[in-house]
Amino acid sequence: MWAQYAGVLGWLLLLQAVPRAAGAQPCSPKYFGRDSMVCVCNATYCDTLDPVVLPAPGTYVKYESSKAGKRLERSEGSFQRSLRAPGLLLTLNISALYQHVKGFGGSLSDAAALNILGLSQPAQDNLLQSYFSENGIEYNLVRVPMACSDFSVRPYSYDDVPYDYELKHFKLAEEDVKMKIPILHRALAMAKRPLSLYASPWTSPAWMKSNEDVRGKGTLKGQAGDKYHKTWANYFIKFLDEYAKHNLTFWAVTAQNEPLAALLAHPQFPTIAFTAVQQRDFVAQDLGPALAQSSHSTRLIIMDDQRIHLPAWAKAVLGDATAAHYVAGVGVHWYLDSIVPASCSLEATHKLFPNHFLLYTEACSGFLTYRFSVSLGCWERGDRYSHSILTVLNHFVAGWTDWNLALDLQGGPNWVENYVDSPVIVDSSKDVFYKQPMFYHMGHFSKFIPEGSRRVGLHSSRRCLFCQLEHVALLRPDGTIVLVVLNRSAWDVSFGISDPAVGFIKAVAPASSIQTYLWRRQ
Ligand SMILES: *[C@@H]1O[C@H](CO)[C@@H](O)[C@H](O)[C@H]1NC(C)=O
Ligand SMILES: *[C@@H]1O[C@H](CO)[C@@H](O)[C@H](O)[C@H]1NC(C)=O
Ligand SMILES: *[C@@H]1O[C@H](CO)[C@@H](O)[C@H](O)[C@H]1NC(C)=O
Ligand SMILES: CC(=O)N[C@H]1CO[C@H](CO)[C@@H](O)[C@@H]1O
Repeated sequence: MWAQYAGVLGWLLLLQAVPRAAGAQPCSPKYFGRDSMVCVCNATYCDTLDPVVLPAPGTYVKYESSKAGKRLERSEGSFQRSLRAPGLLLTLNISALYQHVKGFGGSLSDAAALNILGLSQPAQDNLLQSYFSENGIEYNLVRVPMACSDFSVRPYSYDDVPYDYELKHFKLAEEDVKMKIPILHRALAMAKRPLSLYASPWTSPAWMKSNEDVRGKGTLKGQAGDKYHKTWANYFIKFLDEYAKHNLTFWAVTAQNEPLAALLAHPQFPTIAFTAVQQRDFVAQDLGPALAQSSHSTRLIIMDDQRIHLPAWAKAVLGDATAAHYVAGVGVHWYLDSIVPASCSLEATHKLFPNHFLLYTEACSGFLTYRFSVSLGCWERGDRYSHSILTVLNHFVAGWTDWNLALDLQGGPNWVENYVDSPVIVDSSKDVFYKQPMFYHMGHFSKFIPEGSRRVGLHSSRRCLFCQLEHVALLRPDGTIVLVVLNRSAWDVSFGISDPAVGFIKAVAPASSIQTYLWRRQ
């Protein structure tokens, strides 16, 4: 008996001790200007990462990317017993526990699906592996537009037969059946972690809208509780039913993509406008009950718009007990972040409604720039992603979702010509895709911070004008600590990390770099 156990134990130890095949493939660099580098992938080559193997107790692993050319480069080091005069010391405090993490990911828009499928099958696999597999950055969130967004090649809804209040003619589009659904199945098959899908509508069918057009600003006809609102709520359920027939279930839906988008967007932009009060009533009377009575255990996310509307939007919706009961969280887009401090929007909302999560549901670079929608290899666009993620994680946000998973060289397709950038740019004419700095910045979080991790206290010994070291620390469900450090400045910064249970790390944050440290506490 004992011998058997010993045998099994030996095997387990052996499995742990044998390092995984060193399969990691380096970046194949291509420069677009001095510091602007992308990693090129094609049908036969793509840079990969090894699955994360945790270090022995007393040691740590570090992953580093930098403007100077590193891309998630792995190294190891040992903790020290003491550290002499580090200028800046980051001290971990795992007694201070904050929000749980939901995850990180991107959006499978029609444009993303078209670009992915525009590659040869082996290149498609390399792209999907890069995002979803253990050899990539292991996204666990995917946002899926319900019918068209502006990142489609045509405006459409799932039921363009006028006044079909029973939704008898509801039908998924070719974009779903031929493109998005097959891609989601491939991603699911590649992912080791569970993937959480969530869906967002841009527009209803034209006949439900005040302007009778899928395009452009309109409101839903009528008011909460009436046949238009009931039908619109049932449309969400139909969408979930139809995807369920393809074996795809959704973790959540958002009530409406950018209900206030009409404030900023192109006049043809597909959207339905809601005020917070209209959303509250729609959730309380129509969408909330429809979801609760359906066979789906799909959660509901409100707002899905800029944080300038917080905490007012949350107060309006979650201040109503009936509506609040149906809502799991608040979705936030990043586009106006620079004009609204995180403390008086995100943190204020968290303090008022601590049982509802905050989740970043959309972000991208290159918006509203007419010449530089896509800026190949731009490091600063990557470090703006990390700056945002670090800031919002430190203000109670549970996760961060990028916009289009892949775009073309122009930053599209987009039928209102609202071109933007993406972490992955596809050049189908050459059957290649480019992994930009934004991709690796996302990876510094998504690969190492699994769902269920919790932010923990991290005290910085110094606050000074010139140390713009940004950082966050999290405790993973497996007991591992993850610490991410970003240096957006132009010179190297020496600092120390202290985990009272383990010791000290002597560290340097090189100019324009991002680092992820991982270690076990026992
Ligand atoms: C794919 O990329 C690899 C590595 O850069 C290169 O050696 C190979 O020639 C490329 N294949 C094609 C078909 O371009
Ligand atoms: C660690 O966090 C706990 C909980 O917030 C706090 O009470 C304690 O003072 C902190 N310890 C240190 C050394 O700052
Ligand atoms: C869904 O899953 C079931 C059970 O695994 C399988 O029999 C069926 O073919 C799947 N359907 C689709 C559309 O993938
Ligand atoms: C985050 C961080 O440490 N930033 C530093 C990056 O390097 C420059 C140059 O030393 C420092 O000024 C920043 O403080």
